Amino acid sequence: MTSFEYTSNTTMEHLAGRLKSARKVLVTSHEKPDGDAIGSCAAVARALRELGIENEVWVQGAISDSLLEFVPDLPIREAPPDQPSDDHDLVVIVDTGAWSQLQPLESFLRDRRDSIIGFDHHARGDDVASERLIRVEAASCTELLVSLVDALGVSLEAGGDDSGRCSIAEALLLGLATDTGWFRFESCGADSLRVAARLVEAGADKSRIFRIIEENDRPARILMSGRAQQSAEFICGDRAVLMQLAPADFEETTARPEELSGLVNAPMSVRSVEVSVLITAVDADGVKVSFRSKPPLDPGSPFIDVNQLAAVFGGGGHVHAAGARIQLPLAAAKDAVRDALVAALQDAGFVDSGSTV
Ligand SMILES: [Mn+2]
Repeated sequence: MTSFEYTSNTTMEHLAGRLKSARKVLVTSHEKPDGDAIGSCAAVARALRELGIENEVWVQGAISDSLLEFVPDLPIREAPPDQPSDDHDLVVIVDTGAWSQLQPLESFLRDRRDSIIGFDHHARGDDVASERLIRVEAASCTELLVSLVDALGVSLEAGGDDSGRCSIAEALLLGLATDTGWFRFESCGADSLRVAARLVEAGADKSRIFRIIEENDRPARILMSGRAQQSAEFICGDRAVLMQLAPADFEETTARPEELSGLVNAPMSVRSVEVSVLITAVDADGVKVSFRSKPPLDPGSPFIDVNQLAAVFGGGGHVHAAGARIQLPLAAAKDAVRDALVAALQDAGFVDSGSTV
């Protein structure tokens, strides 16, 4: 068996030609669609509509209300329990090419490899689409779809209206802005910024995208943020900070666990802090722990690998963002995490070994 390589096996012009000659197109993306998945689906669907080609967007897993604000018009369908009808002659998969992210539609897609095309910017994927364009240098899938819209001969300015429905340019900027953490991540270089400039020139309103995506919290979140910060315990010469949220905090603020993402990042604004930890009580005898660390200040400077730190507790993630679950009550879990933090800071040379908290 030859090993499969997840790389481009065709050109943008060829894929544009396949789209133009399609009769009815199904557009889909990964489960739990994010801004890039929805932006990519919306851009392809809007470009097809401009060309008068019938299409349907299928998504898998809930879409956030804020993302839905950009696409109030899209006939979004969710699988399961429904499956697409048999009358599509082309399927477009955007922002993924991995079976693990396409499970609700897997049996439908398995039967149709030859009529599936893919556009992606991830380094790994499977043999889902017979023809695919993969550009790992692209900071978002929408960044590479700008070339598809060009190849289709559709204007980036098309597709929007006064009801809030986003234009093609805005859908593309939505994906680029969210996948790059608002142009901060390393993935976002000069090419991505040039694409962003083109999208803004084509009328994409970055302030509107920012407000809808990033300024969309309920009051409960800011109350929980305050409680977490109030609990902050700075240790090891302020190199690390531990925060906690107890069951009472949830009861008193009505916050839900899913609206707390990112709270762990707040103490990163403190100059001395290398690693921030938020311990959230899930129930009486279990907690969820989120770890964040800063990249080294200079190449060669020490840093904390929180993937390793989380692994101490059976968790994992990335070098600078990781998580774990610990089956201990809050206070005991906090003691265990504090000990592991001190050891990690000593190993990295941030504090003298033998020094205490
Ligand atoms: Mn993406």
